[in-house]
Amino acid sequence: MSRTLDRHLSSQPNHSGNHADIETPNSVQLNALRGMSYAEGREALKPANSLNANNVQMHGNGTSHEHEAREDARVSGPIGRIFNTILGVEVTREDTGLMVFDVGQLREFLDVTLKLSEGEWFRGTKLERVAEALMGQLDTNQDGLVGWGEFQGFQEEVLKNLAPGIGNTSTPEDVRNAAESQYSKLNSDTKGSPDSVTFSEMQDGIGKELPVGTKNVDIISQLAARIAMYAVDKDETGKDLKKRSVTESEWSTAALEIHAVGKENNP
Ligand SMILES: [Ca+2]
Ligand SMILES: [Ca+2]
Repeated sequence: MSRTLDRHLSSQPNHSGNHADIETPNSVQLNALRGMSYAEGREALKPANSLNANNVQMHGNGTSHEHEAREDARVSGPIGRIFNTILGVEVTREDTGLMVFDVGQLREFLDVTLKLSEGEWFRGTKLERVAEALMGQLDTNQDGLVGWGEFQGFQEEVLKNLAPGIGNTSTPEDVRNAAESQYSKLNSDTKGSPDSVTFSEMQDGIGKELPVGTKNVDIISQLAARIAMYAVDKDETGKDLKKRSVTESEWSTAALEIHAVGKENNP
């Protein structure tokens, strides 16, 4: 997630709506967070959005959303719950494979659910930049909407943080080994209990993996850590994400679930 997001935060959509070449990341470093006018203009033209079921959008028949949905796709696992949360529907639903969300719904998720900007230097329009950047990463066919098919890329990025090196051909045993190894690496024992990986251990670990010279390491690693904590932690759901921690069992279970759902959706 982190590297890809950095590339997107580091590039920007041009005025025709296409994204700048993501292979030249430093062309406009983090304009997404800096007060550029593109997002503001876009935002001004866009109707307000909020996380409620009335905003749920569906793919129509015969449209060109082939990368976004498969009719038989089952939405499940930790990333399926995130997808449903962004849509604003019951998290346990498995029949939302044809639904899509837009950047407004994504921003609501970052703001309200992940509380990304709480107590931070960035708020309001800055948060909008992060949502735009993440949307740019997710919306591979650039139609302004993200469906379960496109969300598979996100699933892979989260899995990379939990169990590096794992792909669709990996066995559950491979996933468990990679997850346990990554967990031990992040569990520095210097913060919190030796039996858990805290939010800051998670964020530090993700930040260290970012390429040298990455700008805005704090926000990128914090976003990735908030997403990972939200996806993985199951027993402290009433608490602030930054105060939660993850046991090895929670970590491995989430990695195995995410891997299994990824395999099911990309057979
Ligand atoms: Ca799309
Ligand atoms: Ca926990």
